[in-house]
Amino acid sequence: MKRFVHNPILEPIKANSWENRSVFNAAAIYSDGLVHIVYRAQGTDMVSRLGLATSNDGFTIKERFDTPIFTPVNHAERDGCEDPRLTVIDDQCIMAYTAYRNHDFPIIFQISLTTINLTDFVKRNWNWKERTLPFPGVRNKDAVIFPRKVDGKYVMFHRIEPSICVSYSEDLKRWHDFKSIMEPRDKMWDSVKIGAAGTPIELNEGYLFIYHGVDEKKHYSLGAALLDKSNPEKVLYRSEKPILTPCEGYECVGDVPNVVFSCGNVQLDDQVIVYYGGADTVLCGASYELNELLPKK
Ligand code: BMA
Repeated sequence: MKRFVHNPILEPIKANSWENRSVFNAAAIYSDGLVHIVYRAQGTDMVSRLGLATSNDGFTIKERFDTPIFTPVNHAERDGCEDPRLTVIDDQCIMAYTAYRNHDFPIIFQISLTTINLTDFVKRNWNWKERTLPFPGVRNKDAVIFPRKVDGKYVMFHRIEPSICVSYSEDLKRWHDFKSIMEPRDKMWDSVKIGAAGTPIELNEGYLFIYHGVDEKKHYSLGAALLDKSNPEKVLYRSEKPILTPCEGYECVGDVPNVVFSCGNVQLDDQVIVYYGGADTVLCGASYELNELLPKK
């Protein structure tokens, strides 16, 4: 992938106590001529909250808000709302994130879901609806809702270590038919554990699904998979090599070294733009021409 020339695109702001330590892993949606970037931020209290920045062209930040748009409200997430992933279906914007609490033993992280009306989101009316726990008490993260219902059901990818799993729901509350669909691959860049990056993107050939993989050295890289158009459980292709692996200073040095970690991507014309956290400290971007990304016929 081509890294943005001006990486990192977001850095901590010292004057804002909620985001003065790190700003990273971000969701992204394109609506009303704007890319809306919802990023994870940590301040001195180490609690993760979500902030918002926008861009017209995907590359340059146009606006950044001084206050968080989403903060912890319940016991399950008292130490943070982490790693948001956004999916728009009809006029509903669905957010999956990791609810984190570290005050109990063992440390518990689990996935949580909420929704907001797309019009409210775009108008900055933060009317987030009920927050639900699809699998209460299960150590689970990297959840993302597939951008289309399949046979009338919502589809969610999520990660129970070390694999990417799928589950289905009629109402976004009760989830069933849980199974693993992608496993780590021995001795490769994704040999230890894997998880979703951003929301899959629909192409003629199938769904482009970018995911992260961790290797034996604990390096986090990004790779691409292609999912069958009518059956998102069917993986047609998986990249042998990563499409992005940590090598720049802002990816190798920071709170957690050697990490590129993505929760969001958008398609703008023939380009896929991927937003990713560098070393759990700053937010960066990289892009790909679609015809370069797809396997040659
Ligand atoms: C994962 C998540 C991410 C983080 C990554 C690297 O397990 O917690 O938020 O970016 O580890 O530290």
